[in-house]
Amino acid sequence: MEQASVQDVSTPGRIASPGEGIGPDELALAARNHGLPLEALRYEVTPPGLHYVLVHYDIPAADPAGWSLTVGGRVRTPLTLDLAALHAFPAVTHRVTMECAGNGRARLTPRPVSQPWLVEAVGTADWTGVPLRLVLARAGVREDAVEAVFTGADHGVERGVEQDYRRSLPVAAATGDDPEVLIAYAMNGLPLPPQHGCPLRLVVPGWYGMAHVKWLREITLVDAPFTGFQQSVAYRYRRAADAPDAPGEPVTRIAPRALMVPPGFPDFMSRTRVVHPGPVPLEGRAWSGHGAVDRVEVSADGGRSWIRAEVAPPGPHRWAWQAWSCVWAAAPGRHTLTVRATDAEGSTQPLEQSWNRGGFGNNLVQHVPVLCC
Ligand SMILES: Nc1nc2c(c(=O)[nH]1)N[C@H]1C(S)=C(S)[C@@H](COP(=O)(O)O)O[C@H]1N2
Ligand SMILES: [Mo]
Repeated sequence: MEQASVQDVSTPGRIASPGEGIGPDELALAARNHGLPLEALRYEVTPPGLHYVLVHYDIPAADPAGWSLTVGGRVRTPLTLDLAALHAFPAVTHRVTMECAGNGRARLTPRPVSQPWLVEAVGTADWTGVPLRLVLARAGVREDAVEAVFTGADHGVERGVEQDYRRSLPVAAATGDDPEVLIAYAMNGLPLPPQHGCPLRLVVPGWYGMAHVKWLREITLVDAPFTGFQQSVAYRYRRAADAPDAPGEPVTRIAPRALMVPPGFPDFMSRTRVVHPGPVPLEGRAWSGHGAVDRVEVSADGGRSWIRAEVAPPGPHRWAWQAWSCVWAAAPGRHTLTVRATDAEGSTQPLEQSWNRGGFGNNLVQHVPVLCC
């Protein structure tokens, strides 16, 4: 008899066949990992429970009282820090918009089979904690260190590989102050909730969610680039459909995106919006991990013409989304509203999908079907 292995229950990534609907495995992931209800875009800081959640394996059992974070590898002074030791560092709060790199995946054709986000995998929180650079300075990063590897307390198997959730950052990003990476212990003024990484998580402003390691228990400085699963297998842009093993480009910062609060009221099943003829105020949020959002435009005719929206200036929270608003003159009939953001570097959301095998960074514009009557 052959021996059982984790590969028996954990198969390689795959692309859905033409016409294949969302399957029970994707439904199960979608039921665990919820998005931001789009009407909650109204709030500058996402209210408790409405921030999106993405957990690869299980939320681990975590006892804040017994927790310790170790800092080791290529450092002069290895550290073991409990929560009291971390609280003794200066506390810093950053308002940060976080978005899952897989946001938009389920809108790709063909569909990469994984967590089937549409557009809602985003949220904004006030994260309080210790600047990572201060902890690393205390440990003393050696000259030969090139990356810091962050390990979470959660364990699982993914695409046949058993692992602790683990990601790395280049030393320059880990020790930088713009953006400043945090070891966070509070979210919106309260201890981290279990699903968001209680008691410690990394917050990497401007980077997609996978970098913000939750349930953080270990930081290891290494003298060669980290090649773990979440770094070199997952979270790569592989644009060729026929080359699943190509190295691809690493997924890092957030591409620009604008979302609108769907106007009017919804139909329960189709989610189609209903509005009455006349001026309809539209509002939403826009963000980019490459800097401020400069321009937000809305189209009601599939991109033939665009209304320029008012965009709030970035203000003191450089890594948080910006509010936008405009008024749409709704005429009776069926419409599809589209909104797109352009950031300070001049990158604009695409009107056509840009496909990749993992379904990462799909910032294709939002489409909101509306019936005006
Ligand atoms: N330890 C650990 N950290 C993790 C994850 C995880 O599964 N385990 N998921 C990552 C991903 S893919 C995302 S998008 C964010 C989601 O953070 P949130 O659930 O607080 O919104 O956490 C990241 N950090
Ligand atoms: Mo994610």
